[in-house]
Amino acid sequence: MHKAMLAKKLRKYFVMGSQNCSLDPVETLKLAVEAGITAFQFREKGVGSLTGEKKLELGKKLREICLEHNVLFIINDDVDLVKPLEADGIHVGQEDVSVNDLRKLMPEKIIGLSVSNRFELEQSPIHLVDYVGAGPIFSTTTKSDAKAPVGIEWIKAIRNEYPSIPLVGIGGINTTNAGQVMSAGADGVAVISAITKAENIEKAVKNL
Ligand code: 3NM
Repeated sequence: MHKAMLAKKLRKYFVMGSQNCSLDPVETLKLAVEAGITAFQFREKGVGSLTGEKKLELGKKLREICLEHNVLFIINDDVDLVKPLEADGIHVGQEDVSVNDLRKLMPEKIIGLSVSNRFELEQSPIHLVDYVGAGPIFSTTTKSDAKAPVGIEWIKAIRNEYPSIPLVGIGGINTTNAGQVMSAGADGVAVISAITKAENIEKAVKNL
């Protein structure tokens, strides 16, 4: 996918696994998709998350919803799920499988990489990734091992160095502060709790 097109598709990027949901995850994704999310990341990870066959089964249902609505479907970290779910791509963190290996394994897939600080940025093969996730921008309680918040300055810094790379902010982003992240130069916002914990998912997605 062309960079500009990908940047557009990452505008409202919903990240979620069953462990994040109080409603049924399938219902949650349906509501979010109908309200206008543009991308989805299946992130079945952490306390209470599904594994093995159950993870695959849920993934299939979520993938189907995205397919029906032309929403980008990205898998978090789990290389083995990319093929069976026919995912559009994979998102990895600094401690996950290396981008170099991934790019060899799946030359055509979208690869997203989390980058939290200058050291990580300098160590990463940014030329091999399709988009960068920067964060945590604000403090978050959703990810137990999240690093210290980096603020919108980090978006500005990456944008300054990589003027055209598709870039999303993540971590503590909600309907109130999403605008700041976009103004700093992000192409999109990646959120979990702003949607999964919303009283009204439709409203939350629209307000984002
Ligand atoms: N990654 P919420 S922060 C999954 O900094 C994730 O890389 C982060 O959840 C990073 O939108 C985060 O509820 C959690 O704050 C985002």
